[in-house]
Amino acid sequence: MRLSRFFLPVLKETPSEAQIVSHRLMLRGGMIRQEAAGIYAWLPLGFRVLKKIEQIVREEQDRAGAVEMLMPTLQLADLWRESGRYDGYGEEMLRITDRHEREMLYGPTNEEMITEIFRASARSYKDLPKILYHIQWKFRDERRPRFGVMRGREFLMKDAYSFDLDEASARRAYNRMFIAYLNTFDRLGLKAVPMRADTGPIGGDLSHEFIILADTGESEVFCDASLVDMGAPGLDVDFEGDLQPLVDERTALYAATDEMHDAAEFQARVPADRRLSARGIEVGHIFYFGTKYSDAMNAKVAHPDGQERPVHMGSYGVGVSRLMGAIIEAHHDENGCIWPEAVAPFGVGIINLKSGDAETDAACNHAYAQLEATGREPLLDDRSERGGAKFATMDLIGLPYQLIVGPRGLKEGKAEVKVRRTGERHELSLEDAVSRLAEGAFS
Ligand code: 5CA
Repeated sequence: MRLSRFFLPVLKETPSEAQIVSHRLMLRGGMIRQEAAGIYAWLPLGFRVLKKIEQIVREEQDRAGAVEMLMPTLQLADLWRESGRYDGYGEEMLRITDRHEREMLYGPTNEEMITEIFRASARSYKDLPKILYHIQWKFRDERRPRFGVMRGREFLMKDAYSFDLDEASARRAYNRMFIAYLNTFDRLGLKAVPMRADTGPIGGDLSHEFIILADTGESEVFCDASLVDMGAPGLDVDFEGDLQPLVDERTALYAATDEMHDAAEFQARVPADRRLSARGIEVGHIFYFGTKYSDAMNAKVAHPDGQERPVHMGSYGVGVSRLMGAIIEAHHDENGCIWPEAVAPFGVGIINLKSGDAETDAACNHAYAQLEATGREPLLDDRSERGGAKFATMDLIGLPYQLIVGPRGLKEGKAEVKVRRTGERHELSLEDAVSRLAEGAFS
């Protein structure tokens, strides 16, 4: 992509309404624009990151055996009357009526709808187990939308739903999602800690939140510090095998959100030097709620003994749009974002220090074509701005590598590569710079 053609409305001033760094950087870096309280347009740069996050979430759901689909954003109120949640859900639910005066709502979550879809076709134990998911916009009329995409009113969520014959089998589904989540957040460059959590309006008795530690987080959390550096299980995990030991290893140590925290237990179980009380960002939340919805909505299957019984269910959410904020909270410096390579909107930023100079333009175009051909997704700053402004923009938007090309360097046959994360600079010939960037030699 050429910056002259792209749409990157960066802001010079720091927007005063933004209280946390990720919100500030997303606004300043031309990634999002607020259209109403808690409702954002995803501008081209932000949208590229969002799509990459979404794709990683998708790949790990697929790997764990979940099956993708897409449910609508609008739902019938009657469906929610069946589960009994329509009246109880409260003011967070955006309720609307259509031209026939039919009551509808803009979905905050999809337990009811997926249960309705499942019960329409599932008949027997042979139809189980199943995990279905979709990645779809949700609406919650939050009382205090804030911190940009962290607590939005319209936000992108991955929500999966599992259907099993009994509790033991449902726990295996729960474990699959538990492990898939750890791998997902690891691929996104985040250290997520699973914590015992309250089930709130979703219900059920087994639940974990996945928390990224950050001072700007909205949740107060307590855990054994050794959980923070425990690595992810890895992409070679056998999802058909027994995942319980991997889950046990991570749930054996104390970790709880504020609502579930027990100070006495914390003191008793965690040695003083490992007692971590901190703030965190909830990026995922998983629930096992048994037959709560299948009972109310009559979603039954025949067991091998011929008896029909309600299916056991769980639901598993990832805050896809919130993750973008969480990644910035974890990866930035005073000059801007520092994207992990896996989600960077572009792989390499090429800075043309003298746009309009024939030789520099030709060198940049050559580098651009080669990096494009090798799939490095270059962004070429070909605008007629000063070098200083180009450096500042490139740092702000945080691409992992910068290739700096100017007439003075070219005279000596040189270009410069800057590694955004470390600030390291390498001076080398343009050909070497391009081929080393193409093969990922600076990672
Ligand atoms: N149905 C269940 C799981 S599928 C559910 O809705 N769970 S949830 O309420 O915990 O939401 C799942 C995830 O969505 C949360 O962990 C959080 O990362 C994200 N999320 C929730 N509310 C918001 C919001 N207002 N803005 C941005 N992300 C949100």
